[in-house]
Amino acid sequence: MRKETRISRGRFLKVVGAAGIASSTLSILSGCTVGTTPQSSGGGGSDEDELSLYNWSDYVNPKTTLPNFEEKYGVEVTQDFFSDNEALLAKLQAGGTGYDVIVPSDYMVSIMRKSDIIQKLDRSKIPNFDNVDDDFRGLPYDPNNEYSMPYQWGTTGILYNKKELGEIDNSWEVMWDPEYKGEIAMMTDVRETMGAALKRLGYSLNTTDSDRLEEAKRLLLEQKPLLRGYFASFEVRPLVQNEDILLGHVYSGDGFLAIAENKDLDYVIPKEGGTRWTDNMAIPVGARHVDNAHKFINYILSAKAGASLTNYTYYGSPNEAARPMIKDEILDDPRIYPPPEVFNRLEAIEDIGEATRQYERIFTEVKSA
Ligand code: SPD
Repeated sequence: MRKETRISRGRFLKVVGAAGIASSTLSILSGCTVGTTPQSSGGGGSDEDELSLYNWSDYVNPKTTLPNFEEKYGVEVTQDFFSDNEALLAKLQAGGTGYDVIVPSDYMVSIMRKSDIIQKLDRSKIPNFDNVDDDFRGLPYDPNNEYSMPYQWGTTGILYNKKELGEIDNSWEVMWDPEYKGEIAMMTDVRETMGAALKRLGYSLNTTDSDRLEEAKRLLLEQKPLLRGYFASFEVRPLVQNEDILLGHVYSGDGFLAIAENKDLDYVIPKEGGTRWTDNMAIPVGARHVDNAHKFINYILSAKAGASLTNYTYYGSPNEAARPMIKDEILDDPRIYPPPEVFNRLEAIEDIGEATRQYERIFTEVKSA
């Protein structure tokens, strides 16, 4: 069933359907540059009937999330995609995007608040905030949920070919194993890949210590000759899924989408720890359809929409009210909802202020070495 909506590597179904009228166009994504300027449907609907969503790929249930919203509110949704938080930030900083709802992760909400990129929400229009689990309210990047509402959460780990490798030791070390030269892919996501190296060294992935960051750089330089390359997570997935490579660094849901298609794969969270992240909905300053953006955020926080999202994406839901409708096989899967002893080894990526530049400089130097 998933195959019908999932197109070959690098291509995604772009959902553009007026209320009750399903139509679709292909958005062709190449390399790591993801996202285009939102287009109007030209279908005669008034400007007020539109919503432009800038999202991660594979992050809606194609059968329900956008079609049900469009039908319920008579609003046409256009969805474009970005590959990581830094690409999202760059796009918004360039200005004039016309996006109404964006989906930044935790630390990026903090950066966007400080840079006046996102606007305050009108909480009176989001009564479904009541459905949000206490664990996902008032997180440090937005302590009063003035600017953001949680969308989904997940982990980052290793998708691997179990048929070829057997059960692997769940350690980042496998991503540095010379035996798998050319069979490994890491993410282009700076905080995730620097984070993997820092965790392998036993450090916090939010460290601002220059010596530790230089050690991480040396480790990444040591790994580079072993890599097939650096890719966005959505590009790593098909490489492992189609058995082009054996090991890929992925966001958990991308791992489970691959496993759903290829039962010879598995996903592990390394024992040294890694990231757990929360993605959030926010409205950029300059959004053209602020009212529709609030409607969309409130709709996603409904129990039904929240459950339907997780039942497709395999990411955790911050929506307490959605829980009874989430499949047991997802709620009971320790790879998706890790037990406390695993969860407690994970860290959320934080806004580390000025040190962000150091991470970016180092990662750029590694990639261009
Ligand atoms: N396929 C959806 C991916 C969403 C990933 N968000 C991850 C943020 C990690 N820092």
